Amino acid sequence: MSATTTVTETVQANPNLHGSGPMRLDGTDQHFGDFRDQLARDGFAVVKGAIPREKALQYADEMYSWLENFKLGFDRNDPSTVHKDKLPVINEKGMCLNYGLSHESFVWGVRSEPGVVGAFEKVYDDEDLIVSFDAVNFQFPNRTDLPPNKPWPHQDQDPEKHGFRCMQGLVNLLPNGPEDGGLIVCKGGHLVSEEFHHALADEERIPAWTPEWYGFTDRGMKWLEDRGCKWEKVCAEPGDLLLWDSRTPHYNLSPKNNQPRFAIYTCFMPVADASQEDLVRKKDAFERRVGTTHWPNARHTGSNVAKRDGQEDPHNRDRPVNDPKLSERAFKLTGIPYIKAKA
Ligand SMILES: O=C(O)CCC(=O)C(=O)O
Ligand SMILES: [Fe+2]
Repeated sequence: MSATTTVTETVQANPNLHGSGPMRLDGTDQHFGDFRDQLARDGFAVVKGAIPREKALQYADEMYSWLENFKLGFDRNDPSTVHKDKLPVINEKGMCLNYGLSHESFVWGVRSEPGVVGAFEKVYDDEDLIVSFDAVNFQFPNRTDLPPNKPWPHQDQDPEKHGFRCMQGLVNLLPNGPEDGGLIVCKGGHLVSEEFHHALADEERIPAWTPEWYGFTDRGMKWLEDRGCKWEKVCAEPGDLLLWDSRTPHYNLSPKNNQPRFAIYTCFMPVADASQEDLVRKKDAFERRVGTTHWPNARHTGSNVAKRDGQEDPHNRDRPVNDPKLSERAFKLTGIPYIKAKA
């Protein structure tokens, strides 16, 4: 099938795929002629140029300005100012979770870019999607002011619920080579996930604050290795969209050279997979401008209260600096238009 074959033609040609709802990544005889083939096979893929490079670099510029505008002393041109006292609270994994950041105009800009939304429409063969109000990642090199970012291999999916359920994504905004930090994945790990959880059902659990998370122990990592699974650092250019099946084991690495890593997480799912209660909770999260996890159904909602050294950060804010002005398409992604009026 050629690369120009449409999703609809593929669905008609392949009775194993359904016309709406998630495509079945576990299917054996799929061929799309695009990034979906790699997603099904390897559990991850890079959608090149989901955002044009120049636009991605503009978003990165806005991210730098957002950090500088706290006026705590961070200056993008002076590496000596990369220090937690001069920045909003960002953890050793690079996550910034508070301050209304999940709803800043530039974050909504990235998550509603046509190339980003369009990739997820293809993944799910569905245009009725909702998006996570996710975190933003700022990873700077040479940090000695934060604890080390030790490996944290995990799946963002309940180990008791098998099969493909959610596609995770992030938009990479700066050049990101092998030494520049960022996403590392266990290639093909999604396909052995169910077998893994049966084989290691008795394994001790690393504490998780949500059932939709599973951390791999040393024994779990050894099982993956013995099964022949290899870990691969995913490299990307500014504007590339990284996608991975939430069963695929993964974590992130800190930069080893002098190049920072900036990313905005963008996870989508069909609105049909969310309940009305989920959508009402999601509406509330949107109105309060708080975040969610990667899961767009908003089972867990966040807070805008960052803690600095155990105390509420005096620089906290509960609304974005630039409140988003959502297009009709972007507003649908909040899930709000899909809430049914009570009779
Ligand atoms: O930053 C990344 O590349 C991955 C982050 C991640 O796995 C997570 O937040 O669950
Ligand atoms: Fe994750």
